[in-house]
Amino acid sequence: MTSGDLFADHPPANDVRVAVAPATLVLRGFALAEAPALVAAVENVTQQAPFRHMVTPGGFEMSVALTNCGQLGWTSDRRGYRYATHDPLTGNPWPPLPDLFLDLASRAAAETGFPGFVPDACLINRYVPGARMSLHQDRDEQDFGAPIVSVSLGMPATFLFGGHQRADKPQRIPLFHGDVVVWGGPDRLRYHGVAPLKDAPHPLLGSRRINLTFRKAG
Ligand code: MD3
Ligand code: FE
Repeated sequence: MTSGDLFADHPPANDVRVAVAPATLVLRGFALAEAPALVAAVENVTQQAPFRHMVTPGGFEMSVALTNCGQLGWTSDRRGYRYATHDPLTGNPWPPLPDLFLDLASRAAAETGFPGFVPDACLINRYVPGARMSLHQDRDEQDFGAPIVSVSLGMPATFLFGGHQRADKPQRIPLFHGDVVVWGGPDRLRYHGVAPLKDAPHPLLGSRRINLTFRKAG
């Protein structure tokens, strides 16, 4: 069976854990019960630190809008990618990580063999139909020993999970509302991205997908 057969093109049963690589686990529906509270917390963050489209060092505007909460927030501009303590848009510190976020991220990490994960950064990505993220590595963090925890909310997306070379053909992994993925160890520096989003309005979020990415950046 190929991984494509494992993930049919519809939401799978919840409370299923799937290993897609040695240190990458999909926890189907792990955040489903908390999803409305997570969305409310995102709305609270975005009242203080609005979603915005950042520009890459190459001068391209990202199709994904983003914001952050936590001690450190990921930013991009013509000068490069970096983590910053303050929001460049408002000049204020990023809003704090809600306890609900911290608790969810550390429970998901502990479930998958990474006890004691305390993120200091939460990147919040917002996708609308057609938005995508091209293949890249996450390597702006200090400690690649810490895992990354990602939470998908709203419309489904096809996650592209590549190898250690940009040219490695990526696996296509559908991610649904409430899914949590934990990536660590040997998979931490794999190339990854998100295919252009299809429009399939979601009851809670309409034509949007929100992804929370928890990291230990500092
Ligand atoms: C796999 N975001 O913001 S999160 C990103 O759905 C990003 O918005 C995607 O990639 C999104 O940088 C995916 C999941 C993710 C994050 C880091 C990884 C997957 C990863 C690092 C290594 C391998
Ligand atoms: Fe990434």
